[in-house]
Parts: sequence; structure tokens; C-alpha cells
Amino acid sequence: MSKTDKSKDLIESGQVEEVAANGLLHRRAFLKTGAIVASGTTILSATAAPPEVDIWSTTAGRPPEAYGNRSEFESDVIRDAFTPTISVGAGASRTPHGSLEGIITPSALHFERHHNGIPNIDPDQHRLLIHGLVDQPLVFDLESLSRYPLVSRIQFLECSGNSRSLDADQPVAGSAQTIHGLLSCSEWTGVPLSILLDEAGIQTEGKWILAEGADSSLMTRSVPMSKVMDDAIIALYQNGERLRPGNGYPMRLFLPGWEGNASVKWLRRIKVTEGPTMTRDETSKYTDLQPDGTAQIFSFQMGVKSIITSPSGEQSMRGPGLYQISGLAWTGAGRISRVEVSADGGRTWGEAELTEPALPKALTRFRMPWRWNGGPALIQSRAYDETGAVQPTRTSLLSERGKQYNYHNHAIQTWQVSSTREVSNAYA
Ligand SMILES: Nc1nc2c(c(=O)[nH]1)N[C@H]1C(S)=C(S)[C@@H](COP(=O)(O)O)O[C@H]1N2
Ligand SMILES: [Mo]
Repeated sequence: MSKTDKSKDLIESGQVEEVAANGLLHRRAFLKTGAIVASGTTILSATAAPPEVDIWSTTAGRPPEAYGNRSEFESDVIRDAFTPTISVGAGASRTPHGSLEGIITPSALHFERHHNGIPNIDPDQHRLLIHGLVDQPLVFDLESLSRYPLVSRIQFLECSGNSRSLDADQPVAGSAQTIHGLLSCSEWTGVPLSILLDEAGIQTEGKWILAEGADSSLMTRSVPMSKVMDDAIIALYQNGERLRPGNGYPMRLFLPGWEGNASVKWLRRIKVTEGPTMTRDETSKYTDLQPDGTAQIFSFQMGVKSIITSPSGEQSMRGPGLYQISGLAWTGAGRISRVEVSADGGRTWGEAELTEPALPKALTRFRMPWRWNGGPALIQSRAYDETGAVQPTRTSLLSERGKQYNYHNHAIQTWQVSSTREVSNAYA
């Protein structure tokens, strides 16, 4: 087969429409003319003869595995764990978004953030206490909790410190993992917290809860009752199996669309209170410092945001030709309604294809065909949500709220594609 790039002919003949400058093609170009991919750089030359027998086809393979492992050839797709020295056991590990596709983060690659390490909890001894302003305090073990009706939802979790490095004056070197890796998406299965609180009987003054974890940092956060009654769950399962230890085994609070910190892991206590408890993690930390020196507290909901995961930072392009720009969009407000992509640093935009399923408070995958001409390009994505909110530029976000803000950076981010084929973080 010829290795010439037919995509150029298809564009020139008008069969494939260019929707924005610097090679962005109509999002349905792949559907209409799947052949243009094959005609580009992706297919190796073939002959008509049947293939030779590969070495792995000549002997019997390995027996089945009790607990599955991935291919040894994928072993470099890993989280990057880092452990700041500020306190014992504090640390985080980030999801390698540049190597993943679809919307579900494999549990073994879900980001982790813990303030004092991962406790080794014996599920048979762990208890969850519900008390405070309730008619009847209740205590649950894992088994008794599992008897309640379970719900399953695919939803993202994002640390409010994710993408913080975009606050820096100069673009930091980094990848989709190191810049945006405190973000993951799982199917979470658990018991709606509203059911448990109804059973305990909330007294009329009970307007907030305090949630406490069983790790030695005793992470505690206050959550308003409206959120609790809306869609909070006590999550027991993650992608079909019990939660991973790093993600809260055997149970965690899960607050869809809200900053990760409030989804207290290793949950051991819920106290119904009149107002917020004003704990360390909602006063000295996880507040947003305003330009006038005051701090905004309880800024729970994550803003509308998107990132391009392929091509992305620290990757390199194979050569000029047809590519599929792929990325993720999400919003704490509900559904993503639209994603646009630019290849000229935000001057012109084309609409990307949203891949089903596009679920509320979940990562939504978007794709856009792009014919890279081998020259410099600044690629960006911009998300809109169903409330009409639009992802801001970095300049407008930082000028609006100042640089001291520290959390919730949901600005448009730019990958620079150089004519030497490298992809790097840039400011447009
Ligand atoms: N008990 C407890 N809950 C916790 C934390 C913690 O250190 N201890 N870290 C919080 C933070 S800052 C985030 S971003 C999320 C991360 O959840 P994950 O580790 O499952 O990704 O958990 C939150 N819940
Ligand atoms: Mo976090």
C-alpha cells in the first residue's frame, strides 16, 4: 500500500472540511473517510503473502492468572508517586493521562492523595458511626452497610490542587500526568448517605455534617446537608471491586463534582451538626485566598475544565500527517455540553466530537481529527457545560482572582507542538 498522505487530497478536494486554522478537520472526518487514516502515516507497508509465524505463536502460552496483570510491555504506564517532606506519610501519586484512553481510570492508576499515609484497616473491625443531631445514633460495619440498596455511578474525582503549576509565571516543563494527574474517574458503588441519615432521623437543627477519616491525620471536613441529601454516597466499590486501600478502603465519603479533599477516605464518623465545624482542613487549608487578603471558604464545586491528553507534554510526534487529538472534559456542575479545540493558540476554534457516554460529573472524552503539517502549533481545548459556563483562559482566570489563590485552576492549557516534533507545556 502506498504511504502517501491522502488526507491532503481529501481536504483539497473538499471532501473533508477544515473547521479551524492550522489543520483542524471536521469532527466527523474520521467517520466519513476512515480511509484517510490508513492512507497516512499509521499503516506500515504490506505484501499480499500471509504473515510469517511469530515466535509467540509456536509454543503454549502461560496458564490463567488468579488476579490479572497487564502485559509486561505496558509496565512503564505507572503513577508517579511523590512524597513531600512536610509530614510523615504525606504524599500523592498521579494518573498517567497521556497513556490512557476512554473515561475510566484503571483502579491501579487512580491518583492518590493522603495527608498521613494509607492506613491498613481490617474491614471486620472497621465501624462507621452516625451521631450528633440525630434521633437515633447508628453504627455500621461493612456487612450491615452492604445490605442497603447500592447505587453505581461513573464520576470524576479531582484534587483542588490539580493543575496548580499553571499559576507559575513561566510555563513549567511537564506532562498531562505531572500537570493534571490529580484527576481520575471511576465507577463508584455505594449507599446513598441520605438513606442512612433518614434512618438515623435528622433533627431540625441539623444542617451540616462533619465527616472524619480513620487515618492518623484524622482528616475532617464539613459538608452542607443539601449536598448530603442530593448525591453523596458512602462508596464501597470502585470499578466493580472493593475500594483500593489508597482510595479509602473499606469505605469513603464520595461527593460527586466537589473538590477531592471533601471526599473523606477511610470514613469512620459522621456527625450531624448545626453549622460547619471549621476544621483545620477547611480553614488553614483548602480555602481560596482573595486579592484583598480575605479567604473564601467552602468553594466545593469543581469548575468546567478540559485537557488534551494526546498529543500532550513530553510526547513526541511521529511526523506530519493525520492525528487524532484526544482529551478529557469535566465539570462539577453536571454535563459537558461542548468542547472546542484550537491549533493556533486560541485564535480559531473547531468543535470536537464528544464520545459516548457523556455522563454528568464524569470525565467526558472528546476527539478531533487534526492534520499536522509539521510546523509549530499551539493546541488547546475549551469546555462548556450545561449551565452555560465556559472554561476561562489562563490570563483571565489569573487576572480575575490573583496569583495567590492556589486551588481550583481550571484554565485552558496549551501544548506547544514544535517543528522538531516535541510537545511541551506553553502559555499562548
Ligand atoms: N481520611 C482522608 N481522606 C482524604 C484525604 C486524606 O488524606 N485522608 N485526602 C483528601 C484529598 S486532599 C483528596 S484530593 C482525595 C483524594 O482521593 P484519592 O486518594 O482516592 O484519589 O481524598 C481526600 N480524602
Ligand atoms: Mo486534594
